[in-house]
Amino acid sequence: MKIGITCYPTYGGSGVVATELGMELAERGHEIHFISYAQPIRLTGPHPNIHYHEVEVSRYPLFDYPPYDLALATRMAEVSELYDLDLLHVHYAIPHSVSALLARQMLAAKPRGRKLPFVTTLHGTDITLVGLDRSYLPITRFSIEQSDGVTAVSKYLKERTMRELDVRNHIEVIYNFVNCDVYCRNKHNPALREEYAPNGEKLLVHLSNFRPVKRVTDTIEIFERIRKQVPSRLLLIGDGPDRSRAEWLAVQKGIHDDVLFLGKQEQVYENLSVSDIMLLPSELESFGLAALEAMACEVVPIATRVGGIPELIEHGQSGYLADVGDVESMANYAIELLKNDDLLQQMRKASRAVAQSRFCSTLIIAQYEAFYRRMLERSS
Ligand code: GMT
Repeated sequence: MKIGITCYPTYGGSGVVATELGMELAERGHEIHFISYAQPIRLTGPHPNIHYHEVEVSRYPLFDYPPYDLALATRMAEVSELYDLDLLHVHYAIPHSVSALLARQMLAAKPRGRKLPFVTTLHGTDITLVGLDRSYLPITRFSIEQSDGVTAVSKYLKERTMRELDVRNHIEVIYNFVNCDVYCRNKHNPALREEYAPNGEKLLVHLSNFRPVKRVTDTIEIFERIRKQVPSRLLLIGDGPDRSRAEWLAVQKGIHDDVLFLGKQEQVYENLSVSDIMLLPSELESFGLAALEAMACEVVPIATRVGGIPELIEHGQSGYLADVGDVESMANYAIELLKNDDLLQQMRKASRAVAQSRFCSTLIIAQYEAFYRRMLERSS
């Protein structure tokens, strides 16, 4: 198939999923065209089946708000025509599904008009935050209903979208995935462990875009409690608005020497694969891709019992779950685990087993392929 993929190309989870999906599909022989304002950050190396088309947004002085969505729709239509794409797959409803809808109409209106179906994948904040903002809700609902196919990354997100946006079309749950051959323990750079934990300390890790919804300062609070009882260090991967608050909190608590802010990393698996526990104390996660990537690397997740997280982590088996803000419990779970090597080993294996048996790219990419095929058959 020839597939156009659009996503936010920066560090958000939806962009990561879209990029990894494109790369996996390309490996399976599909022709992939990324259409976005910047090259997706995880798009590595040249690949004969992968093409990237940049969307230029002209900055005419009249445009206080340059209309990216219109430039995107134009580029989607152009690329689809030039490369004879079979379908567009947009990640994150706003504004991508609206642009895809316009592109579909533009192509249909041509003299020898053709059908260009599009799939919208809902990721989370496109529904839970943006979609519920009154100024975006009607157009989000409209573009979802106009999509030829809609997927959501968890049952939670599907149900919430149906309930709160009252959309009438079918939403297919296709879970996020991880490449279990790449995300695995100690494969990449085991010497990193020695670098981060020179005195045999335990390693905790957090990976996010440091937005308020991630509650990064809770990570510092949890780590402070753990560090009092177990020699340990905390790796923070990512960057964003709450980074300096977290940095200040670590300084105020006098633990900043043991909190390593690594910033944005392209190959997160290198750091994950030498860590012991992931802390994910988010206010909300529609899925929690960071936890899945950690689990594949045999890193045990301690997360909040929110959104789609319980669909991924079974409390007490493949990780631990606590209420939002309950830093005491999350710290106690980590301490219990870090003081008991047998338990840690057992839960490491359980985490990896969940990733391998339910969320490996080998399983999930086939679901996307089948979904595309069904949609193409319906719209032919
Ligand atoms: O985590 C974020 O806030 C970024 C956001 C995005 O759309 O880029 O992530 C959402 O999509 C990820 C990939 O499907 C999910 O794993 C995250 O749980 C989800 N984030 C939230 O629901 C807050």
